[in-house]
Amino acid sequence: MIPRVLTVAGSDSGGGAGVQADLKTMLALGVHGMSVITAVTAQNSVGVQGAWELPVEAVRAQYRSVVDDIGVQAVKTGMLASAELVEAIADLISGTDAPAVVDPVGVSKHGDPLLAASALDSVRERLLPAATVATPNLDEVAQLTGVRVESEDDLRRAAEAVLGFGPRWALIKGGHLSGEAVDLLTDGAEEHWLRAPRHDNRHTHGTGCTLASAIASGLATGLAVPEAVARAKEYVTGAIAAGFALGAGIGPVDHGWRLRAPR
Ligand code: PXL
Repeated sequence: MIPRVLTVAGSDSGGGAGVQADLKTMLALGVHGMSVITAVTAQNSVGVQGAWELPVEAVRAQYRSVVDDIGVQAVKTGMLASAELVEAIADLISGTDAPAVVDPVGVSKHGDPLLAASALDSVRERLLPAATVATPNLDEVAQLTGVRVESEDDLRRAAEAVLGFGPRWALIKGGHLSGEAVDLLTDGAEEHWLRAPRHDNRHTHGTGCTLASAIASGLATGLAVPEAVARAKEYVTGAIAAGFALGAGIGPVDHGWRLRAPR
């Protein structure tokens, strides 16, 4: 049967990030994508114009509908908006026998808040311990652990601090550093340094969502974490290289880059 992957995340009306990015990634990588929507954003290439979270009951009901009938081989979480939703999702994924990729989304590409400040403790104490892989960027590392990464040498300290909250693996995304795009994946014993050329392209909306969903897709097909992450990094690097202009601001990565001839 086709591997089934569930995203628990917010809707991006512009189609570049959030649930829309997740489902496109899953299609491109050959798995069946499903969604539990936590919040709806009114959003485009210039920013987030509004955000509305769903009631916890509506989120829990979507999750149970999918998991209890269809089943999942991996779960990915993204924008969770509030402490109440973070805690509900942490409980749900803890009770599901499938790997969980937790993207601890804090703010959008434009700096608009997608998580309440009051939810940070719940992310640290409830959500991260339930993660198979946590995928913070450097801003999220600083927000969650207080560790400020200014060079590649700081990535190891960042990973240790994130692992301190209990995920099996931490993937620290160093993409905001200058030079090569370098990420560190570690479980505290093994270290995998992932390097990719930096593409000179401002159209990078949806990068984090896409990477986390690609990892979940790999895990659902039975890949081990290091292999799933390495392949996901290749996919997102190609998607960034092919990112395109849309609207007046930052355009999306191209989820379909492998499906068409180079432009
Ligand atoms: O990339 C983080 C993210 C997650 N979820 C939603 C988003 C964004 C960024 O814009 O819009 C819904």
